[in-house]
Amino acid sequence: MIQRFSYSPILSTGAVVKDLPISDGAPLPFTLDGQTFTFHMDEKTRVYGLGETVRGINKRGWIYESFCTDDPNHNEGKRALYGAHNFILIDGKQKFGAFFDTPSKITFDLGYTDSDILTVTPESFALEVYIVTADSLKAVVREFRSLIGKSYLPPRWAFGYGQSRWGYVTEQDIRECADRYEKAGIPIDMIYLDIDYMDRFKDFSVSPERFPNLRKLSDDLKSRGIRLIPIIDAAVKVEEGYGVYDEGHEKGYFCKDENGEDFVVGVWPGRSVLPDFLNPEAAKWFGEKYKALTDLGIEGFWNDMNEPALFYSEKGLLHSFEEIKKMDISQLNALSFFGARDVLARLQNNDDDYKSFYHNTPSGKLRHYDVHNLYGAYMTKSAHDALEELCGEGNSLIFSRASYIGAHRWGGVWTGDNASWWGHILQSLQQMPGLNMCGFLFSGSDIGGFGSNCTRDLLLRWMSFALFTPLMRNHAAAGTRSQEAYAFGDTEAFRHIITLRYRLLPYLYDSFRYAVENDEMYFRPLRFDYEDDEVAAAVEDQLMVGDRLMIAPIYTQNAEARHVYLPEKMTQVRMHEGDISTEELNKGWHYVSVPLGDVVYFTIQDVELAEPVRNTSELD
Ligand code: MIG
Repeated sequence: MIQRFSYSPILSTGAVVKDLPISDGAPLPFTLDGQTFTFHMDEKTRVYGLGETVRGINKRGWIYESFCTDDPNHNEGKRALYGAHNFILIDGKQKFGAFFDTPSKITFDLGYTDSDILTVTPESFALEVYIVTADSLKAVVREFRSLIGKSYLPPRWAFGYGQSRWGYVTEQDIRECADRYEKAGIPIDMIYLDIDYMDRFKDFSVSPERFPNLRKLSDDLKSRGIRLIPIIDAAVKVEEGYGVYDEGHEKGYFCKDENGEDFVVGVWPGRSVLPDFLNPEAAKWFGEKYKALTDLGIEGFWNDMNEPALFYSEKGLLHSFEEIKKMDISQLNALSFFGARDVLARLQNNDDDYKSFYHNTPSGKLRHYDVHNLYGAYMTKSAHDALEELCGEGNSLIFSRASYIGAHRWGGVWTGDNASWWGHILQSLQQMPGLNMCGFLFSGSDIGGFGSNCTRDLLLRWMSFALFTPLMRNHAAAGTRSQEAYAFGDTEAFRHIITLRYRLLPYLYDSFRYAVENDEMYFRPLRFDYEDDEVAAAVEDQLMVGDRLMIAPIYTQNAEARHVYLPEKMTQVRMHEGDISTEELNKGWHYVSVPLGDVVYFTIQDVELAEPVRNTSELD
């Protein structure tokens, strides 16, 4: 059952697809005091949900803030990452889900300030609250998902393996990547293009010097079964004579300042403006621009910087320079020195900037800050709607960095700028079920880590987990050490792991489709499948994948084995140097040896493996 409570919403966020009547007089499971919703938890209550956030699968104990943020330092102290996924699932004496549908900032204190008290406080009281009840955790999620609509289903080739790197700057770099994968006999379906393929970071342009013939490059690679997946950034370079800018400017499709002038920000292309994705006409117009690339044979994209990330605004920069001018260097002391440093540091993703520009929405002119969390979602919708037309229904791939619930119908998400740290393998595993609850099924992390330098053992362990994630992409930041599957000398171990991904792909893809069609989760905490098992409830580093499989990856440096909990009798499947062996194990704890390069997973019923292939074009 779903009940709807409405508190002066300023627009429809688009998250919900069911038209429910407002529940007059129904009791809220929260007490409402001012703008704060409060729920008392007993000792055993667990709290799931919140999508892409830090820390455990059970989120109790920390405080989270939904405010889409470009922050590349994902550590446990953070309250917000790139997504705003305002669904929590309370698992106590009462079991229910609560979705706080609001386009701006909202804080979830899940037993942080007071360990027994859960509070939810939207910054502005423009919201609708949906309370979802059902008789099991899985059923609550199913019911919630029926409220927000079917998840995005990408084409099957998008489930292949992809290689990315911010730092492939020429066509030659891309060809070399494809050749080295082929030479090593490692399957691959996609190579990604980061911002360097563009002409001076202009969306929908291609550098004539570095990628003189993208059509030919795309065709050559596609004949080998490899697709090129370029990036598109949210902001558009201000440059007269650049069609995208000229048209958008003339038609009034960019976000405006309080005086109705285009609001100018600084990001990769320098002076830039922000397409107004909350204006359906502007969104449609931007989406049509993808044609410049689909005309060259491109069928997939990743959308970046759409929180939106702002390095600075012109307004903020002017203000900072004035502050700095006022400073007397001879008078600097430690405190004023740090103050001076922060004058510039504060420019990035500054709330004052988010409060200084406006959208032209179907509900009228709205300040960006008040609808901030919708920006990335509506960029995804813009691309999705256009690509369905340009490439045909279900034939294209789109995923985004920023998101809000609702965008799960239009595309996937990747989890942004993680690092080559062991802790981020576990972080990524723990993000998956939360994302799935909120409808985001097509997701994955940057394998090997984005920032920092990767090592061979880290990459092997990361891949051994990520071969189960729908989006399987190795990606790294500019300036970091190479981390392709061929970058560490010996390629055999990588070949075996990635080959296993393809051998499992029919099961993984079918499980994914099933989850889409039935509003199920593809990844589930053990708790969700074994509600009567108190031991399973506390397992935070294993996941159910589809109906028949469980994973328990290694995520610590130097570990050669780990404890695995089996909530029922299962078959342990081991891949060792490409060979598969099995062993029956009883319910309970096991200490399982997993030497580097082996992959071990567990099945409840037989999961058939396909024959090895070079890429998805060779699968039946
Ligand atoms: O400010 O395009 O998360 O995947 O490689 C950094 C360069 C911009 C952030 C994305 C990352 C991408 C990078 N981008």
